[in-house]
Amino acid sequence: MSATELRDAILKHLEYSQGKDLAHASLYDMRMALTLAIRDKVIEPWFRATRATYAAQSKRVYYLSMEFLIGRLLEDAIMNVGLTESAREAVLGLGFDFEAVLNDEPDAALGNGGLGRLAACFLDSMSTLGCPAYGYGIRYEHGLFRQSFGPDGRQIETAEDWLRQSHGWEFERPEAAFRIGFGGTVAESGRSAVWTPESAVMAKAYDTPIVGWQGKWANTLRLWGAEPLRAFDLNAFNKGDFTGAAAPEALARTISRVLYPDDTTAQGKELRLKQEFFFTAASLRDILRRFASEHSDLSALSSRVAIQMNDTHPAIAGPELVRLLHDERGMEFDKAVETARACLGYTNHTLMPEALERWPETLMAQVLPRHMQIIERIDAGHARQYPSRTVSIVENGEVKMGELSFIMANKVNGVSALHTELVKDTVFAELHALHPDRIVNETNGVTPRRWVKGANPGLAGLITETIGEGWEDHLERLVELEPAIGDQGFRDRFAAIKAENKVALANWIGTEMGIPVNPDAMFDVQIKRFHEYKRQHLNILETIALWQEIRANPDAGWAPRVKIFGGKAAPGYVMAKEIIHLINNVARIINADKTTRELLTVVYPPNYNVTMAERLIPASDLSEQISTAGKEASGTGNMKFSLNGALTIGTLDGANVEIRDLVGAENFFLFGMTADEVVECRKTPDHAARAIAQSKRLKAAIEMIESGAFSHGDKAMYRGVTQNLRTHDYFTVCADFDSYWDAQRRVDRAWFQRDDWTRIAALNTARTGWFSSDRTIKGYMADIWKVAPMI
Ligand code: F58
Repeated sequence: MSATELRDAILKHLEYSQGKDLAHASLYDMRMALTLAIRDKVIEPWFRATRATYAAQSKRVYYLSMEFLIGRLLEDAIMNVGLTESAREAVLGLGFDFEAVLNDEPDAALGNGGLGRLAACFLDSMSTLGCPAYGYGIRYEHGLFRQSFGPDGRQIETAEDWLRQSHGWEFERPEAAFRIGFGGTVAESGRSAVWTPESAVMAKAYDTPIVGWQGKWANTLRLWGAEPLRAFDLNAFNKGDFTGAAAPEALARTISRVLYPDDTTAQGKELRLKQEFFFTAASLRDILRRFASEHSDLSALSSRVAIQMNDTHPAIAGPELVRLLHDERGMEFDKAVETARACLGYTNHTLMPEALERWPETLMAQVLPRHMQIIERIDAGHARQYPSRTVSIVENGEVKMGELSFIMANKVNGVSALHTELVKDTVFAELHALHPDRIVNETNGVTPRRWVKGANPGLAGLITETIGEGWEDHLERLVELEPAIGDQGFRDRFAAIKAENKVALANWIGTEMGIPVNPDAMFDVQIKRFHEYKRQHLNILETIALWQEIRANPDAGWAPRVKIFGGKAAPGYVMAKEIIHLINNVARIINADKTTRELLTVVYPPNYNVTMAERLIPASDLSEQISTAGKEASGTGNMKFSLNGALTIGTLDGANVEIRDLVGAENFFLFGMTADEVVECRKTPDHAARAIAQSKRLKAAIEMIESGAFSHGDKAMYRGVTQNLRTHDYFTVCADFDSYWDAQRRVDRAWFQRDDWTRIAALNTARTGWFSSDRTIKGYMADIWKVAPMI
């Protein structure tokens, strides 16, 4: 499609879809018209893929995920259909700034962090590989909250509203709607049971086509919105009860209102369970409907259907599928369990006990009475089959969704090599012993289309110039860059691209935050959700210690640094919010110090999201991956940084281990205890106090916080953080501090060997092509789904 043709298509949509002529078109109109023109280009591969899948009666993958953190879609789609240049020219020709049009699109933030972003990268890779697949999730009216900082530096959350403007990518499917019930009673009827729900909502489908690289294939992301069975109560309305008339609608819509509502209250918890059942049940019905349109023999289900449960959030898929097969379709119970298991896979993303879902048995029985019975029967069946077992799904009045998922899946996977071994040795040790072939590893990956080509066009250009075209969907080819890294010319180009990205980021920070940053300084970046195990407080403690040393010894040859933080804390996570508050106030004090101004700046732009990551990562020199070993399942940001030529300072945790293996130990700033050592360390009750006593820098940094230096003299302001460090310190910040400090000084020294730094940065890019999510998806297809690619 030429620029002129695209221009005409845009004008047509401006007129007939937006109802505007060019003279009166707003930025929004132009963005929508461009979106619709590009969407038209996606329809053809979308139909073709759907028809090919039906014609071949292929097995399909169904990726069930509570979260899809897709970010913006327009730029990515334009790139995938190969129209970037035409679009730029067309939009420019119509008198609009292309970047401004792209920037007008809101981020679809239907996820919290890594888990949701992984699902989005997987959609991209499944389409790129021609893996027939559907993503199934919830069409949240409000995605992840918007973050701002109050004048005092505290996190403030406000509702996000990406759907305030119409969502140009989706197609509403009123015909694809299912009634989803909750509560009620169960009546025995012969060998099965009849569940009569007490209440119900409609799940209505909204489809977004997801086009792969070069537009060869497109899959569907089907998101469910909740609606009332009947629109509203006309009788109540006619009697003047306007609020009461709208009540059923409001109640129903609550289910798809917000992403992960606060579950610290009983109502919140119940809503979350309803959300999980809502989207899982609707998806399963849709899957069985599609299967029935092609086949009649349900015992062949697993040869046509692979359902992946992204974490335990869709774990109710096990019992629900059993119910649909047994209660509703008459399949014998044990066979229904076998059939369901043959279809289901389960991905585990965390070992942290508090993050492994458990539901009170009473709540489960109240919201899903029939499912509770089925869960007990599955549990009993497993116990009969493995009489020696001590684990069970229902224990101490709770339903353990991890155990349920494990028992109902034919494959269970971890998300990095280390994590998978820990899954085997810790959370699922006993189940692993009973089912030794069930756990497999599929190390995470990221899509190079969005995270290299889209986010870092300069680097992408250099790669293409050096190794030719075609690396975008064969990222392992990046190793071909290695010989070029020996050339001074290549290294200069590589360094120049990084420098350009840094200038762009520095300008953005200047405009957005009013903080001047020196683009020649090292950009040292930690962006991710705020959590104690991710240890943003280790980073800020080191920052305080560094500031102190620079002040005491300004001419010691410090590497100038800009410390950049980004990330949100869960609204109810008090400690994480205190760390955010502390970072903002440390930034306020340090940035005001004229004596250290040139050497140290701390910036923390609010509302970190996918779009901000796309801006920060290509401009980063140092990637902070400093979690307590054994706690970060994989990480995916770590991969994005390496691919974009940042060096990593990190622990032996998650996929850091594999990154280090690939880039070479000499090119990675390793510090801290191993996972085993952390476990050992915790056995010494005063490990934190000892570490503080031994480290004058750490001691001084903590004391400085306690002195009120960052809280207008208020000594108690950050007691939550400091007292925790002094006493409990479960995440071993203190025990790792000195090692981290030393690693940071190695970073300083390396920074001054600028050409060598660039060499290592380029090696990071060249050696991390393995982290393409295409490789990950090929692994799932071969090991778990047993699905062949269609292109
Ligand atoms: C993340 N989990 C892991 N959970 O922490 C990270 O190591 C891994 O790389 C990533 O999954 C992908 O495998 C994660 O992001 C969540 O966001 C939870 C979702 C449900 C609510 C609580 C947070």
